[in-house]
Amino acid sequence: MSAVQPVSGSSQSATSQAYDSRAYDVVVVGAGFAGMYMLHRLRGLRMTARVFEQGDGVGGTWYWNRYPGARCDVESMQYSYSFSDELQQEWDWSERYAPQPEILKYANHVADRFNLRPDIQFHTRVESAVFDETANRWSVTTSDGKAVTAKFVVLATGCLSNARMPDIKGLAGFKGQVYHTGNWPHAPVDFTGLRVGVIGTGSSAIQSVPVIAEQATHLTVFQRTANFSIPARNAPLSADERERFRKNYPEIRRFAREEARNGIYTELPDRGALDDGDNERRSKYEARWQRGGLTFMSVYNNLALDKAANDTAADFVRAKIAQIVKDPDTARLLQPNSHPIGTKRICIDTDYFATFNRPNVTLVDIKSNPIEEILPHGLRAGGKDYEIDALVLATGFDAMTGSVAKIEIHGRNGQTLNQKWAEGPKTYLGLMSAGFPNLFIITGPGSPSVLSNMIVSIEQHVDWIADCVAYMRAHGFEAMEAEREAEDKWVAHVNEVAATTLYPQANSWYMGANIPGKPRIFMPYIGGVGPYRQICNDVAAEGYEGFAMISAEQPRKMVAS
Ligand code: NA7
Repeated sequence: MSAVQPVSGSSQSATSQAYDSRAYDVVVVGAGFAGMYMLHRLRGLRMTARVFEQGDGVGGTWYWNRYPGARCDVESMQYSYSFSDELQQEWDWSERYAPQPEILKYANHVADRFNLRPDIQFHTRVESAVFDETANRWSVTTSDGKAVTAKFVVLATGCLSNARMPDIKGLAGFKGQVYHTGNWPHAPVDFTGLRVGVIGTGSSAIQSVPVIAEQATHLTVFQRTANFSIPARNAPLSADERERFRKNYPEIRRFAREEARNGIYTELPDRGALDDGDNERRSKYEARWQRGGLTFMSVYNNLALDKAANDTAADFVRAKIAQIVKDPDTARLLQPNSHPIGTKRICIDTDYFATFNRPNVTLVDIKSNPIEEILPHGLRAGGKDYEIDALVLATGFDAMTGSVAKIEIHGRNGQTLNQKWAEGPKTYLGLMSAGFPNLFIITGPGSPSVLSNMIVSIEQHVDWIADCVAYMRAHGFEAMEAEREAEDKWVAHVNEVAATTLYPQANSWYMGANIPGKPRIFMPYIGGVGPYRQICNDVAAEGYEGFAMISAEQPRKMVAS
């Protein structure tokens, strides 16, 4: 596709069997939902692409997160690709929220259906990417000791794929098995006959605790921060329900992209929580509680903005917890009080709170009684020892930036992305970072990403990037780079919008608050997927306003550094 390309994919078949050059138009890092669709679009543009994937299979987060009870928290009919009508018409989701094995099966189906595997190199980590300013090409080294070059690099590394091991004294000396929910073994794990400890009470714990409790002799849950959770009301999907979706997909997908703030098709609220009286409000919350799922937060339009409004929803959920959990002390501990509802990602569950009524389940408050150390056969917290045979770390991820930070990325003047992001990620539109030409990030910090139905945001970014590289090819541009000024303005805008909401009040992974020493910055863009898409489209329509385009004749249009 370019003058500097030793081998161009433009006149060749776009499968790896057709060429064996180590020079590509595009290197894609990661074969999750983002990387797979990116490859598919690049094939359509007849560009040569190589996808490097650390795992032995496709699926990204759904490849790694195999813990018991793992499911998506967005309904499957919506948490699925929309780019191929045949695909969305032919795939049968079995349940309202598909379990992880089914989502992984879907990912594999997509890989086979679109014959993606020949261009994916599995079991290979990208170690570094270094930009050659003379050639306008990236040199990419991989864990197999090899190197390739590419005009573009696309980071499809995922927002929640860098499992975080907590730094707890004695962990290495624990004699039983230790599992991390984000990096679960492929072989089934059976906790029958074991005393199990779970550290963490985020979404992964909330999904896995009820399942582990069914097997374990005893389960001790170590909770630092209580979390809000809404019943999932998961159930099998009937053929009729699937059909209703399939018939209405054009409108459902349009709405999710353009109108829903979070990329999920549901009713949009037209009033605030304080506009209704107590009874009316309670009955609306009750109806959503009975319906189940993430849309609980869409009852009113000001729950993320107004603390008094938010308190009404939080109080409702706290009252539900008190009703479900029989022991009042345990119920009180499970009631979240340290953050407004929704400012940490709200969880959805199947019988999470009721699980604490089981005689074999204990909740330990490690906020008041912090973990002191892990012992060879247990855990000491608040001066008390808990005997444990197996330990489950449901301690989350170095979210949004963790997987990018693991790659040594050198842009202009040898600057690394980690140096540039030392005080927090800086991007223009969450898509590119100034000083790193031709390096795209899918659902990067500064874009709606984790605040949305990820597949909606992934498809939007992939389409934007594909259109952008096609535009560059058509106009003979060699490189493209975010301009510093546009980036600064965008970063300021992302922060300004976040500051109008209650989100920054929580110590969430959105803020980087779960990683000691990580800069405290609200990373995703909270302006909504519809407005954000419009901004990205407008930027493209204006000839990629805010991005410097560099042509072959003008090899270094300088971007202020
Ligand atoms: P989360 O939501 O980050 O939850 C991690 C949990 O682990 C949370 O309760 C943390 O408490 C707790 N944690 C983390 N480190 C420690 C240490 N060192 N000691 C005790 N407790 C700790 O991760 P998940 O995997 O559950 O979910 C991630 C996302 O995946 C989720 O939001 C969905 O989008 C899907 P804290 O709250 O920090 O006090």
